[in-house]
Order: sequence, then C-alpha cells, then structure tokens
Amino acid sequence: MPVSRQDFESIFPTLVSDLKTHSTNYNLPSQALQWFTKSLNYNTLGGKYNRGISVIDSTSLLLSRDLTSEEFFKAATLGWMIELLQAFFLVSDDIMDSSKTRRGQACWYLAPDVGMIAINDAFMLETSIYILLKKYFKQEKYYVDLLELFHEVSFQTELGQLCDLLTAPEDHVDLDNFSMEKYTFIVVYKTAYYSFYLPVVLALYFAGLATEKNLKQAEEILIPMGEYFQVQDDYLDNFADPATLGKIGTDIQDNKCSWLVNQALKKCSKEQRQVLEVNYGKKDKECESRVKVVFEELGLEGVYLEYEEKVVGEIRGKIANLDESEGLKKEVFEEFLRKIYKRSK
Ligand code: DMA
Ligand code: MG
Ligand code: MG
Ligand code: MG
Repeated sequence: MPVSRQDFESIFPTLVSDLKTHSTNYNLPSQALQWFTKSLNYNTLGGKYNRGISVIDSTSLLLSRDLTSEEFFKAATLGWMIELLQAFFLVSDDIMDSSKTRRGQACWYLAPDVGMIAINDAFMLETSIYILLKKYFKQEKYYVDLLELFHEVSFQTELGQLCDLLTAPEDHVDLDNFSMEKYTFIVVYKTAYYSFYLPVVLALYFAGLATEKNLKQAEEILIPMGEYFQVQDDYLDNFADPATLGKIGTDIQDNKCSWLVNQALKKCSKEQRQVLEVNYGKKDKECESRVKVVFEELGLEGVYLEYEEKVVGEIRGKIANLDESEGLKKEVFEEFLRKIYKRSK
C-alpha cells in the first residue's frame, strides 16, 4: 500500500523542530526563528508530495516488505529533504516566472511583508537539507554519496532553469529560438533529475542497492518519465482549471519554450504563426487569450492525449525490459508512473 500524505506529513514537525533547535544553538533572535518556521511550513507543506512519498514507497518495494518505524522515519526524512529542495526551487522559480499563486495560495514572495526576503528564505530551505542529512545520515557509509547526489542534482536543476530563462527573454519574442531539442534539454535538467531520478536513487542508497547497474537502469527510465511529467506541467499550465491546479499558468506571458508552443509551431498556418508572433510572450491578458485561441484551433489538447499514450507505452516498454538481477524492481517504476499518469494537478 502506498504511503498516505498524512503519514508522510506526520514526520515533518520533528524535522522543523530539529531545524529550530539547530538555529537556537546559534542564539537566533526569536523574530527570525518565527520567520524561518513560517517559511518552512508555508513553502514545504501543501503539495502532492509525490517526490517525497516515492522515497518511502520505493524503499519498501525494493526491500519487499513494510518498513520498521525507524526505517519509515529515515525514508520519510529523505523524502522531506527532496520536498525542501523542491520548496527552494519553487520559491525562486515563482519570483523568476512572475507567478501569482502556488498550491492555492499567494506565492511566498507575494505574501504579506515577504517580498525579496523570499530569496534568502529560498537559500535557507536549501541549506536545511544538509542540516538534516548530517543529523540523521552522517554515520552511514553512503553519507558522502548522498551529499554529492544532492549537490549534483541541484546543479543539474539550475542548468535547466538557466536554459529555461535564457530561451524566454522578457523583452523580445523570437519563435525561431524555440525547438524541441532545446525543450528536451530544459525539461530533463530542470525537472526530471530532481523529481524522478533523485527519489529513486535515495531509496536505492537507503536500501543498500545503489549498484552502478541499478543507478544506470533507474536513470534510463526515470529521465523519460520526468520529461513526460514536465510536458504534463506545460499542458496543464494552459488547459487545467487553476482552482484544481493550485497555480495560475504563466507560460504564454512569460515567453516560455513550452511543449505547447513547440507543438503549435509544428502545425500552424502562416496566419496562425503571425498571431503567435504578435501575441506570444506579451505581459497582457488579451494577447494571452489570442494565443490560447490558436492553441485551441490547432487541437493541442488532442495532440497532447496522443503524445501521452505514446510516451507512456514507451516507458512501460522500458520497465518491462528491466533487469532485476541486482535487486531493482519493476514495481518501483510502475508505482511512480501510476502516481502521475493522466494527472489533473
Ligand atoms: C518548474 O518549471 C521547474 C522547477 C525547477 C521549479 P515551471 O516554472 O514550469 O514550474 P511551475 O509550473 O510549477 O511554475
Ligand atoms: Mg514556474
Ligand atoms: Mg519556471
Ligand atoms: Mg509550469
């Protein structure tokens, strides 16, 4: 049975308390301690926890048994470390993307009295990972591997974010600058490594199964799965109800090299391309609506559904070919895919 959001959430207060104790040891003034606590709760809670919970589910599947309560706590702590990494990326991403809402509430930088303090808060969400990693994993022989993994995956994500931002300049729109090759690089780096590869690799280390072969095989399945997940994110940015999604789409106004605009460019007529040239990437609601009309006319919803069936078939094929001889399990990938297939948020 996959772990529930509630069971996962039950571990978080202990970790917040660890981080507070650590700060108190530096005699942190109480105003700052309260601020840090508020940021931790506001930015880390309230998501789907797919990444965090997948560490626990994957560990249990790899060991083919339920976890002891100590194992559950440690796997959940690894899961919360990914959720902290995600919180760090999202607080920054929302500033860079000029987003308005996240998880059904104001983005942190737009919350009362926060503003650009959010930048430092983002850094503290990130460094919190390493305080918890040291507290709970320093004695493990794989401690340095985890340390290096978090650093490497963070770097990869930042490379992806860099390319995402560079292909989306605020001041000039050049549709020729978009391509599916650039798109694939962006999404593999900004999303797939931290969202898919990281949870399973953490579980592999924790279960004592992080062999070279298992790591390689995990990467070969999880990177395409993460690519699919970001295509979903781009599709939902335009087609989902913001009330369900918990965030208001910004990709059109932000001039993003999104999956939808790349598909539109493949299919559009001269006239439709002209509409995109004039209206894409403009910080204007009317312009955004005209782009949405073109996406509608081109039937991108159907193109997406077709893509989804094709890519999920390919991923299932890869899972079927998995070599389980070193303890890796097909179920780890099946379960992760099940969590995201046809998601609406
Ligand atoms: C998300 O890209 C990538 C990271 C590293 C946060 P995005 O801006 O499309 O995400 P969202 O739609 O959640 O703002
Ligand atoms: Mg964003
Ligand atoms: Mg972004
Ligand atoms: Mg998005």
